[in-house]
Amino acid sequence: MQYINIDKIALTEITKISDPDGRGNLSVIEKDVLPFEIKRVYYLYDVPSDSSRGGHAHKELKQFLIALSGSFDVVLDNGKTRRSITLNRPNKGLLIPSGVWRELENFSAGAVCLSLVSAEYDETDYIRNYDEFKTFEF
Ligand code: T46
Repeated sequence: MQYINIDKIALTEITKISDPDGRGNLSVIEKDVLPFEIKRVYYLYDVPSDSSRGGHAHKELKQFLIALSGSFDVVLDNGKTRRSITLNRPNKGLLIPSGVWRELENFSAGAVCLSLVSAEYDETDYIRNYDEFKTFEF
């Protein structure tokens, strides 16, 4: 297995436009900011604090996660090492490449996880078994 270097996965700043008249902030992701064309958007919400989402890897799909509201942790695992990154700002996102096992946990009340992804939904792109993930040739 070729291990993805998860130490290089870091939060990315999203352009934030603060209103000069105190009307709050606006963030924007324009064409070519992400290293893929956005083919699908979905979001997770009302996730109980003791529940987790994810628990799989993708063979090809890349995605960009944003905590639009509240916070949650993203545990990244390359089959050898694990690390956890907290998302808690709507102007920061996490780009997850293919070949990385992810688990989303510790959702705060009201947390909303927006996911911008590189492909349409395709269950055959998922590896939902950790042992299979560990032996998959990415
Ligand atoms: C990921 C994490 C962060 C669809 O029908 N269409 C969709 O676009 C998606 C994403 C899911 N589904 C169906 C498939 C399952 O029957 O919705 C159900 C729940 O999906 P899943 O168990 O994969 O949900 P999560 O939150 O564990 O994972 C999702 C994404 O699937 C995954 O790519 O990285 O969010």
